[in-house]
Amino acid sequence: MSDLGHNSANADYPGFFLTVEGGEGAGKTTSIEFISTWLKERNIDFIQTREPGGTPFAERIRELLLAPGDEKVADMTELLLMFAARAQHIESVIKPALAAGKLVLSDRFTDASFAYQGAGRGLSLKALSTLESLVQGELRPDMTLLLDLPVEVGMARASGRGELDRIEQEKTDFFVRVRQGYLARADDEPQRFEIVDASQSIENVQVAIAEVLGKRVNHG
Ligand code: T5A
Repeated sequence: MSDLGHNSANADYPGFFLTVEGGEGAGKTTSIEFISTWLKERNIDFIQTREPGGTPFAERIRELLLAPGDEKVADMTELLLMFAARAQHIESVIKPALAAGKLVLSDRFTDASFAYQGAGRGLSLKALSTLESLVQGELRPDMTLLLDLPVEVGMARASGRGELDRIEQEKTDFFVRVRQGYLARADDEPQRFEIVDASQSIENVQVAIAEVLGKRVNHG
């Protein structure tokens, strides 16, 4: 496959690592379907995956993480399980696909840990950076699409989906911190992030996504 425009820091992995992030109800699922069609139309070889999860074992960790239950899950337990699932996902799925020159489209990655466990739960960002290096080495996304929208709008959309998982049951101020956490990450790494205003209509969000993909992913 020809060069998709990957980051030279991921020198061992010639594919392109594209992650999609956002708070609750930001429309990640809807946008990922759109991105997947965009890639297919351009004959770009890609895999679609998600976090937490993406392998059978990591999906079992996901179930543990999201199931509501009576026992309070300690913040550090939540963080370490996110990274345990990620370690499995990276070794079994992400690295092999990138090494084969494929584009990896992941619904969430480590920015979610910085936003939810860091900004949301208040865990140390330094500890998070240490885990990031330990688990990922040099591997970082080539591009991160952040679907940003006011928390009330996202929560209103998400509330139409039925039963809430353990993390979705958090209060509004938690999600306000999550949003701020994502925006702070984007501010720190403007070369990696593309922020799209996800409060627009689905059609307008898709126009904006197509524009950034056209700019960032080599497809000709
Ligand atoms: N998590 C994850 C961490 O805490 N740390 C980590 O390190 C990681 C990796 C699971 C949870 O895990 C946490 C974060 C999460 O709480 P998830 O499965 O990605 O992560 O969970 P959700 O955020 O709940 O993702 P969803 O896929 O369920 O929601 P989406 O994709 O954001 O929303 P979507 O596309 O389903 O849209 C919601 C509704 O809005 C409508 C859609 O039709 C749908 O009904 N919609 C729009 N309506 C109007 N205008 C638009 N532009 C719209 N776009 C979508």
